[in-house]
Amino acid sequence: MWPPVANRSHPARVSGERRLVAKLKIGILEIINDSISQSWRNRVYEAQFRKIYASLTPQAVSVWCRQLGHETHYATFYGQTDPQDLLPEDLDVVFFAVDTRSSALAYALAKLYRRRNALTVIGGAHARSFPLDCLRFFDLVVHDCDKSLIEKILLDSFERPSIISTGRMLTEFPSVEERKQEVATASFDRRGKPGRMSIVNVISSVGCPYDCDFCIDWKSTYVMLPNERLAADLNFIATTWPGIFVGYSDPNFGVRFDEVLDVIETLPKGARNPYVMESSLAILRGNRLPRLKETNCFFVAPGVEGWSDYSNKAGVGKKVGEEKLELLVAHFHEIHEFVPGIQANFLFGTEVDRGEEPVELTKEFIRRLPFVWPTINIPVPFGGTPLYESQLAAGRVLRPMPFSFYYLPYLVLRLKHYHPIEYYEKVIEMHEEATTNKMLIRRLAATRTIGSRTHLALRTLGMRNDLAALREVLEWLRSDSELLAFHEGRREELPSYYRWRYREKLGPYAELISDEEMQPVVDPPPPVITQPLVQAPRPGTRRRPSEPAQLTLPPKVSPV
Ligand code: B12
Ligand code: SF4
Repeated sequence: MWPPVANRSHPARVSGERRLVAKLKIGILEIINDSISQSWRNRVYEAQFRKIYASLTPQAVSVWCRQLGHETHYATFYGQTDPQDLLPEDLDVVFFAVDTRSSALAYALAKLYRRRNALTVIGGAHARSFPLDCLRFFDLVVHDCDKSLIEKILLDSFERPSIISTGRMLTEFPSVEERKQEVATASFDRRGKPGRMSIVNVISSVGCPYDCDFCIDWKSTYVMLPNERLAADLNFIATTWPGIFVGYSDPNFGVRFDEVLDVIETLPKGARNPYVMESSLAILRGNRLPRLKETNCFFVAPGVEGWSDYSNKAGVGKKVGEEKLELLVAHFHEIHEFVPGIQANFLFGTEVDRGEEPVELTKEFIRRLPFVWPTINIPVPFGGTPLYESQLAAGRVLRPMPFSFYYLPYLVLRLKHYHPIEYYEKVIEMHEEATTNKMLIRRLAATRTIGSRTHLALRTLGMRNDLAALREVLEWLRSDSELLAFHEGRREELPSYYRWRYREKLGPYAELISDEEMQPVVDPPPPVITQPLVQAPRPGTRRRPSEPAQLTLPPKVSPV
């Protein structure tokens, strides 16, 4: 019966009408890996590096459900075990938080929980990017949410299946103190104790003033969240978990730099936790840099992106190519005087990249700045971005590619200026430059702290795994004519290589997804519902049209 009505029910008011809603058993699962780790080496790496990718909103959803009087079970899946073992079996509602890479696993799990009669809800980056695709597997697909939208979901106020949203950015998050239980589950060890790598997420702003065409925040408005909340969160962390890393989930930290840093500086100097953040280079300059050191900034990850574009947010005006390189080298040296850990994000294969130049400039950057960790990204057309729209319009999106391949080492576009084989050779060349033993020794010598050295050594190992994966795809491209024809745009059907890979990644869950379901829905998404329908569930309306017969739920009786 949905929503279940039980003796332990609590009253809820919807649209002036009084309903009795039981205490629900709710699962919140954040999926941050696409498969179960198969080797102990992977398990160690995932536990150190992937686990820390847990995000803020699923924790907020868990807190809200608890505050609304329900029994909540929150977990993150980063490859450690069978994801089904992380939550109880008999859940009434399961919220999935998913990025696009992990979407196939989320789809398979959604099918399982539907069989068990749970309401399935997906939110997070994938739901924002590809809501229509999600709609095939979930009852509700959430774009933007807040506590009241979650409450309405629990009151069964929406038709199923639906794409729903508050229609505005979330600005009211539970405090860290309220999220304490979720923070321990996501970031601490089994005994609930913080480890050396544990990170507690906080947020000081949402939205971003820049408009990078590959980012889902390209048209959002920057909003600074209340200073008092950040101050209270930082104070709570400093007193409860001194020394632990604080991770800012801001899309672009410090757009109102002085205001945010003023808040951090309200804590006494010795009490400030080390922190990590993503920020534009344009923000990180001049007399702001000493303040980063003063406030205990440990790691910063600005985007360089390309050598012929994105110069605005890199703070180099209209400079491109060699000139941009020289300015960046000087700028990164300056930052390194004040911040021990630095990452530079590159994007290779954009519309304006062509020939050897971007490769040579990136390699030169790597050689000249051994203390900077380079991430070299493949262009990925996430839905909801101008990149997606333009590549779709130009016919360059490999439409049959399941969305779970939207990450390195997989190429899901036909690039304007590079043949696929040439492209892989060049990406590999840059990864090789970054991961040689000689480079590792130079990196270790160029960094100051033991923490930064350990970090760089582990990331070198991680990047060597990426390199192996890139080389594997290149080998297949060279030897498999079907695969090459697909990437050259001469063949429409998904090659057997990707079918095999898809099933291999799903492992024991592979049988839940048919060949037909592997095919993604690539069309632009329909409008989202921003107003809840607020209606009593109608008896007999519980069938999900896209589900095979054995998975349909029995009709339910309205509890109103
Ligand atoms: C902070 C951040 C990180 C951090 C923290 C990770 C995290 N998951 O938050 C770090 C640095 C670790 C990171 C890593 C990566 N990231 Co990142 N990251 C972001 C960033 C900048 C902000 C996310 C954020 O917290 N925003 C603030 C919150 C409040 O907003 P929100 O996430 O949009 O959430 C709203 C809704 O989506 C919804 N919602 C969100 N979660 C849930 C869950 C439920 C259950 C419900 C109902 C609703 C819901 O409600 C919220 C309020 O309305 C976004 C870009 C952006 N500007 O949004 C990219 C972004 C999420 N990252 C992205 C990527 C690709 C990555 C990496 C794969 C990059 C890489 N190459 O390694 C990795 C791996 C991520 C992973 N999950 O494994 C992509 C994801 C695209 C996609 N469709 O999958 C994004 C969107 C950037 C982009 N290209 O546009 N990232
Ligand atoms: S600066 Fe960062 S958050 Fe802002 S639009 Fe560009 S990639 Fe997105």
